[in-house]
Amino acid sequence: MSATSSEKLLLPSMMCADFGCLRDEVATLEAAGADGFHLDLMDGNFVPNYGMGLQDIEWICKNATVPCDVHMMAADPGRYVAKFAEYGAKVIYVHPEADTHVARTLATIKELGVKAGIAINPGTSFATVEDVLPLCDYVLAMTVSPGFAGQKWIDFVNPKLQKLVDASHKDGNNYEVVVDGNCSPERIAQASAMGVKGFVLGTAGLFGHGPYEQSMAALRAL
Ligand code: S6P
Ligand code: MG
Repeated sequence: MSATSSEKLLLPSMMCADFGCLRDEVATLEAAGADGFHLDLMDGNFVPNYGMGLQDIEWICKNATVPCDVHMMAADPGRYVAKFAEYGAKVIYVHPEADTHVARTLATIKELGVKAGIAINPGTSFATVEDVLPLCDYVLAMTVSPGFAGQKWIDFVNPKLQKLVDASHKDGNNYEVVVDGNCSPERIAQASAMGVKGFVLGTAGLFGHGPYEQSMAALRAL
């Protein structure tokens, strides 16, 4: 990711982009200051939706000039991590709820030379992931139940978010916290004050709000 340590990471969620002009969307978002692209894979099994096929993810990974992260909302994600490494993904997120052997999958991601990330559903506790946090470079805290854009932020996640931030650089941990779901300007300001580093930008903060350059500058300034 390209932002310096003190800056927030602004990560457009490309499932919200206009696929009719994907090349332009990528170029315009990069020119607007995107620090990376967030690419959602949905398998119609782990989540009740389909999204972003392998060819979409491959094309964006290979054509973007900023780093790409792949958020695997898929059952048994370990089967596909080598493919995303080959595409050039910089971060791969897997859900512990979808993987019987998540520690093995996180280790495999790192062996492939990719940053390892764990994505945590709203209903998954800090204690459930605590033991594998030292294996993670990033933690994707879901503030909505994954599968769809345009949902409401689930407030009961906030104490866990603070716990994840507090634990991020101690006791063998060295990860950054990224929030996914309803990242509106207000929520970004609040979470940023809590110490959250990265924000996945969908319909709440970026898409459908006018020129990307203006929205990104306003979010950066929060
Ligand atoms: C789906 C996915 C997300 C969405 C993003 C949409 O759950 O993991 O990355 O694309 O949350 O953002 P918004 O602002 O529409 O909630
Ligand atoms: Mg996502």
